[in-house]
Amino acid sequence: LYGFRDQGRRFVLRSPVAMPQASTFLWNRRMLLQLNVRGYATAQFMQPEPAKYAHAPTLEAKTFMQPEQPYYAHHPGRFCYVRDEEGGGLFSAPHAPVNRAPDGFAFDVGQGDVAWTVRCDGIEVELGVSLPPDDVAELWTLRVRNVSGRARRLSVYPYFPVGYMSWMNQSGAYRPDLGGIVCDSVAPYQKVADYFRQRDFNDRTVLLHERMPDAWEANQAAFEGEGGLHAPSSITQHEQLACGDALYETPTAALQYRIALAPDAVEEFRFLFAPARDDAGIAALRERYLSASGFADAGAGTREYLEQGSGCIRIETPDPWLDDFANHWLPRQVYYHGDSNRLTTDPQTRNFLQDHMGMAYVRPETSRAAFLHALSQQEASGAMPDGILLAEGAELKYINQVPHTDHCVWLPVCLRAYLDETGDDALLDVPVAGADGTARSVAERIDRAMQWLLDQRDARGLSYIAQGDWCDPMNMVGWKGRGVSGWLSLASAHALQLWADICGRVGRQAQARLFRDGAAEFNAAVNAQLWDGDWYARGITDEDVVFGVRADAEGRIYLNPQSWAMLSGAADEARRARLLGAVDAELVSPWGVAMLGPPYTGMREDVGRLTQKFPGSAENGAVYNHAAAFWLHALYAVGESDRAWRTLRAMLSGPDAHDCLQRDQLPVFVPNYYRGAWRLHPRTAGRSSQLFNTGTAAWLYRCLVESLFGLRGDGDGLRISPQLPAHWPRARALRRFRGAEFDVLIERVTGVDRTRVHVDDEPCADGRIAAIRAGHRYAVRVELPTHSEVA
Ligand code: CEZ
Repeated sequence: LYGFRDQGRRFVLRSPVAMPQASTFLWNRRMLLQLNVRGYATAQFMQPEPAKYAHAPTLEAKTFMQPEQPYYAHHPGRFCYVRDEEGGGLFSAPHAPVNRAPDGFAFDVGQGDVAWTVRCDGIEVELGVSLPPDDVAELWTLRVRNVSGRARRLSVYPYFPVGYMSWMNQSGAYRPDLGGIVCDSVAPYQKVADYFRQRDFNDRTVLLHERMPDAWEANQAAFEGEGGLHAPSSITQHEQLACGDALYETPTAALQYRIALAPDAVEEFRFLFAPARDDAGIAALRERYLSASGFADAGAGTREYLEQGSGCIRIETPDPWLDDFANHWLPRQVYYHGDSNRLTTDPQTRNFLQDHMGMAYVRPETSRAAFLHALSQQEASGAMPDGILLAEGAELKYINQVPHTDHCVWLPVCLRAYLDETGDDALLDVPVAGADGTARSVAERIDRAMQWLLDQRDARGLSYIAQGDWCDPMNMVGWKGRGVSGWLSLASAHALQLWADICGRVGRQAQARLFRDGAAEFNAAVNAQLWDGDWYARGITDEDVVFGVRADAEGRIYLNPQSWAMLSGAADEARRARLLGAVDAELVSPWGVAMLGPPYTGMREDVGRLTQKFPGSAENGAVYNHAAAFWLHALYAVGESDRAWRTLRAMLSGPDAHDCLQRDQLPVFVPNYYRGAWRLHPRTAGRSSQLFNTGTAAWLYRCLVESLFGLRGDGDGLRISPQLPAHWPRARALRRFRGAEFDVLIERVTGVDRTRVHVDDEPCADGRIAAIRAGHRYAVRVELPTHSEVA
């Protein structure tokens, strides 16, 4: 039914119905294309805000990317109808809109391209797409092959719906001079100022062909007729499309080719689908891409682009499915986040910093620039803004207009990963002019961010939450100005400690002491106010109600405070044992560890809109992978390697069928959540959000490299301390680090009582390889105690 191929570089799903929401995505720095197994597509490009060129059939709201987007018959997609001119039989590739059960089907997902192969009635259709490395355009190849053993006459109809473009002005027509259908529109607006902002928008959508069609249709209603999308009248009732246009009518882009195919004959077509501004731009796109060599050059460019994001480790473990994911797909997702910034002009500050934490393992110079850029927007008070503006004229939108209090925390947390990976302590001395224009070094800026966290405490010594911390929709715990966050207090403690350690290492002893003391105060305050007997509470509301405690029927336990109490050291050994047991009992599900439990089933006005989300979705008790990744990181920090392994593996679907089908998730990206509420709603538990924007990717990659394989940078060296799950007898990793290569073989050996490391055949007593030599290939052998000896 499915599996990796091409040494893990591609994944194939052989049914259009077994995992009907399964999806993947392609991107370049200017655009994004999400594709679903059945042919539905969501494309966005930057001008400079995210915009669409294929729309829903009705007026669409502008919003950030949502989980579990519904698909419906008229959802934008890329399709090709095929009609037998003799028998009249009809099907469509990939699957929608006709939805006919195919004789053969493959959704073949690559890193830089996606292809479908669909066989019906002895005709095989291959539909493939890739993006050029730096233009906004989709490059589509269509191949139609006669595998029926007899001569055939067919009509094939590439159909790329354009949808409802604008209530002010929209139209569509075939343009023989440009070679395709050109749909025109004016992006609607009312304010004069918007005219000047939108004047140069790419308000056209074009479907260009290489080969002249026999007929076309640019009018959506005329294309569908009475038959609708499943059996468009223009196809079933007429020999030829009517070559119509759309005049303030919903436009579309449908072409018709009438072909005769001898047995085994193949016909090949190329198309380009893109937004455009004017005729000259359209002609340039055609000139540049619309040929075999144009497509080939774009493909080579894209491969080169993706090469730069291949990550810093190759692994070989007893779990080949994990290997393929970790070697090819996870670094790709990390790279996507770090290089496209999720296609927004104002990423949330915490997302921006964590995405670039991940980028430290992929292309660290990009992370470095990102950290400096983020700090250049630090406020005079030391606070970090809710979002980081990336483009001239960009504004804080959506959630970034709601005050959150956690952004400073991510500076040392993410910087620590970057410094470990690169050894670039010089970054700390770089001067950065902040929002008020004053120049201060990176280190001084982080001092001020840490001081801001210390200042934002109430009389109990806990962090104010305002309208949210890491958890966006926890907006009513502290909106009146009193409520505090247990998680943020613990996260602040951890951040202060990390920063104190870095300060200590670079000779800033006074700061190190100050921040270490601050961390201890946070930990003490949390232990005094928020320990509930078996776990830590989530916070205290404006009305002084402690929540996330045993006494709560819903939202009794939250994962984040437990994770960060282990990271910050607030939890001593006894408390750690209790909270580990509590998380196992209350939050560990067959689909991974849930973010809170039990999910809320109704509004709690002193917690906020999080409690109004559907039980088990998103922050209301899903297996929210970003939170699960913090838990993972914390488990490794305290050496809980088997619990960690179970947490890690649950983020990745498969390989068994029950798991894949229930999750509906391909192992080509980690989604932001899997549905929770496995007791309340077992039917939907495990279902993927299909949302590939998530801080999980960066954390998962970090945990894999630094903890599971234990290959973490440390000053001028590399520290080696793998935490393999007990049932793995051996594993291997090829790690790229500071210009050197480390071929690491890890084995469990009988009679060994603790981790032993050999480097180039010499014992390495402290497990740390110092003074790395760039260009050298190190042979590292790690011996671990066997399972029984661990036990
Ligand atoms: O967005 C993410 C944020 O991008 O939610 C995380 C947060 O840490 C990330 O920065 C946890 O709250 O506003 C909403 O309700 C949204 O649902 C967001 O919370 C959420 C996702 O877009 C949806 O899963």
